[in-house]
Amino acid sequence: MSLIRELEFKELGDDRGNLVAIEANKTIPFPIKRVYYIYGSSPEVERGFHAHKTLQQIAVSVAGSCTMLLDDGHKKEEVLMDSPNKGTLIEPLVWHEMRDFTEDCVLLVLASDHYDESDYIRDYDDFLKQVSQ
Ligand code: T46
Repeated sequence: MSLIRELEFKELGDDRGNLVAIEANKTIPFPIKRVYYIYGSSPEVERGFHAHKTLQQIAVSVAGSCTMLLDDGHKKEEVLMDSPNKGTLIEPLVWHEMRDFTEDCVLLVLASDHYDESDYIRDYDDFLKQVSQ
């Protein structure tokens, strides 16, 4: 089974432009407790390099594009995020890395919980130990 789970959001467009609405527990499968966004990352920048213990997230490139690598400890897959109407699910215990940011990339992330550094696994060997338990 693929690690990549993309959600397609309905585009409510008309001649004035587009609008996408994302509703917790409806459009996306969890309640949203936090929203953050990443912007101003240059093409040579690499971010992420961690997994979360329990956090569920959806990432949407609302402008520009970037690539996300997802790794469950057994396989690695990459997804190009280049559409404001598509979200990529980042499940708990999935190591993720983001790269190839275009200068105009704005990566919006919807998260199921508040920020908690103790939810991060930032060491790859620790991650492999946790997923093999
Ligand atoms: C993730 C990927 C997709 C906060 O204080 N509050 C927050 O809500 C967040 C997300 C971060 N921070 C602080 C922690 C660091 O001092 O902001 C700084 C940058 O965070 P970090 O180095 O973790 O950024 P990324 O881009 O490597 O990872 C982020 C999220 O942290 C992470 O949860 O899954 O984006």
